[in-house]
Amino acid sequence: LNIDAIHLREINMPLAHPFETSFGMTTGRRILLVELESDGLTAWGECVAGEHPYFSDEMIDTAWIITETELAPRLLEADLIGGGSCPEVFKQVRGHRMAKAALENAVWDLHAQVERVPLAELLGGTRQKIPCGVSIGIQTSKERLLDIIEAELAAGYQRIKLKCKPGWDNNIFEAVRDRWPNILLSCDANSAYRMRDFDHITTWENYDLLMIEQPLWYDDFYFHSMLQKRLATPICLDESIRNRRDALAAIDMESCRIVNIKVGRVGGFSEAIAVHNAAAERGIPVWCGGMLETGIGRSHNIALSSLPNFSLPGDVSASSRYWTQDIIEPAVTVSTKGEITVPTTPGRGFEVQKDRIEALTVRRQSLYA
Ligand code: OSB
Ligand code: MG
Repeated sequence: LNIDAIHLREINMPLAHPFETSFGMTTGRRILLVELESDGLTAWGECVAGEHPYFSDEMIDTAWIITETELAPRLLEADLIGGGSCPEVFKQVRGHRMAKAALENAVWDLHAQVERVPLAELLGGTRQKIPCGVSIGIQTSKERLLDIIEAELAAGYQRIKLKCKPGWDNNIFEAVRDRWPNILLSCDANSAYRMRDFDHITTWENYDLLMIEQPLWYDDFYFHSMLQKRLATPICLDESIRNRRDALAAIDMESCRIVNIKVGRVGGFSEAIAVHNAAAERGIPVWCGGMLETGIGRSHNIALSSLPNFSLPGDVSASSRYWTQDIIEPAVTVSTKGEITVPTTPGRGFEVQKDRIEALTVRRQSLYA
């Protein structure tokens, strides 16, 4: 594969509903998209870096400059066999995994088109349908939260994940369990707790949570392992897991019993597959996380989720939960059984709506071989 041109663009999209986590509130997204041109084909990648460096140390502006000055020039010069060639091409650049992932995933997207196979198949996927859950942000009231959960369960979603933080935890877990004693329920603290909270977190054992996601520091394994030893409820790590080695360390020291895989967080599909395989070999289930993606990132998450060890419902959900109008056609929809059907057509399986993207673009830059 040879890349003839790389187009970077920033699109601005308002979220259909604000999304609040322990690290902040998001009302609209600034998203870096990369578009590859190769022999008349067009492929896409979405960078999941946020508007601020709050989830991780990357943000859209750092991803933009690293892509423009370091990554894209290397990719334009490279001889690529497929997306799997990218880690080697980018290896001199340390970190900036979300920036690398956008380009690498676009190369996989291109390769699937060239080979005329579904992206899911190229990645090694085996599932025809993926089980879906929802991540529900911090709300202004408990009543509002319960109404949202009721609607998501009625839509068919298989698992409810509650964003939590000190002051928005036991009170909501209690209310949700009172009303729905048997649903799959988990929580995600996005690093809002500290060692002084260990006894407090231990009280969550009463709520029969499927898992507790990233309760402590975003870069920690050791203290999560101390906490996990005190809990029957599995800890799931998100922020901490940057690559396969991190997954091995976390599993071996029992910092977690479940791993959330976000393809952007680990630097692209190659590393995401490596994390998936490492976890599978050790009997640790994984699921696919989300980063408020547009349909481009969403379609890539669907393809990844078709790998066999994605056995728990993920955070990949319908486009309409985030966007009044997505930038792909058709939009991602979820069945009443809470499943997304993995496309069987070549490539990502969703058409990118270029005219809509043009209308949303606020910044652009093109690089040529
Ligand atoms: O921690 O999983 C997270 C969104 C932005 C940043 C971090 C997280 C999330 C979510 C949303 O939980 C998942 C989704 O895209 O539906
Ligand atoms: Mg998370």
